[in-house]
Order: sequence, then C-alpha cells, then structure tokens
Amino acid sequence: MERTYVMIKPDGVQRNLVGEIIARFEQKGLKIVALKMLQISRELAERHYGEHKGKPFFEPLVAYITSGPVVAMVLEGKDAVRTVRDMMGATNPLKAAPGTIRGTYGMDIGRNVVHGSDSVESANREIGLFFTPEEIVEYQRAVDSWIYE
Ligand code: DAT
Ligand code: MG
Repeated sequence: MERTYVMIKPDGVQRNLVGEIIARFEQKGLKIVALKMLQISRELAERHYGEHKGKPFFEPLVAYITSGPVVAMVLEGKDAVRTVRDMMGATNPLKAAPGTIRGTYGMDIGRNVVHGSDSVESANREIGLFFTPEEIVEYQRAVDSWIYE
C-alpha cells in the first residue's frame, strides 16, 4: 500500500474545514496512519517547499504556511498519492474541478486549503520531514475487506 503526506493548510484550519476534509479522505477509504496539529517553523517551511526557493511566490508561500496551525497526516491506500491529488484538484482553486477539495472550498492559489505530495518520492521526503517513524501507526481496520476486494 502506498503512503502520501497530506496537510490541511492554515486557511483550512481557520475556516473550520478540518473535519470536512478528513471526512472526505476517510469516506474514500484512505487509512489515516499518522495525524497531528502543529505550527510550522520558517525552517521547516523552507525545507518542505525547497523546490520553490527563488520563485516569486516563495516568500508569500512561506508566510502563509507558517501563519497558523496546520493539520498534518499520513494517508495510506491503493495509489494514495494520485488519489489524494485527484481529490484535491488543481493547484489554482479557480481551475480545480468542481467537487474537488480546492474546487469546492478555494478561490485563490495562495489560499488553496490543502497540500498533498506529488509523487511517491516527495511523499517519502515529506513524511520524513513531518513525522518520526514512531508517530506512524500500523494497525488493521476490520472494514478493509469491504473497501478492497
Ligand atoms: P501543489 O500544492 O498543487 O503541489 P506546487 O507544488 O506547484 O503545487 O506549489 C506549492 C504551492 O505554492 C501551491 O499549493 C500554491 C503555491 N504556488 C504554486 N504556484 C504558484 C504561483 N504560480 N503563484 C502563486 N502561488 C503558487
Ligand atoms: Mg507540490
């Protein structure tokens, strides 16, 4: 089973969307294997978004992601990286398909509510940035035989 790093950004937390967003992933069948709230430091933000360093939106992006608490999680499931990306929708919420998380809840690219890793490699890197191995929980769900054949 694949794992991905997902984060409800400060706007999602402030707008009381934590429950709604987690519920979507749960209802889909993705399994939560790690979950916590934290406020991201500048150092962690710069590492998380390292690929964007030097771009014009980097400073506002770091200011935004450090501006309030986020809810960080690791989700596990079949094709979890792509599944979460599809559920989130396009980076710009105005371009995100209706029904996706960004398409439903967002208006601006700089307030796009949620993060999800873009590849398995990114997922492994991001999971390692936000969670220690002990914070990731291995457990069985009785419902799994009703979610996967
Ligand atoms: P995504 O979050 O969909 O993986 P990304 O990794 O390309 O998108 O960019 C990370 C975040 O940076 C994104 O969620 C919003 C912001 N961002 C990306 N491109 C931007 C742009 N052209 N202008 C302003 N903000 C941008
Ligand atoms: Mg990205």
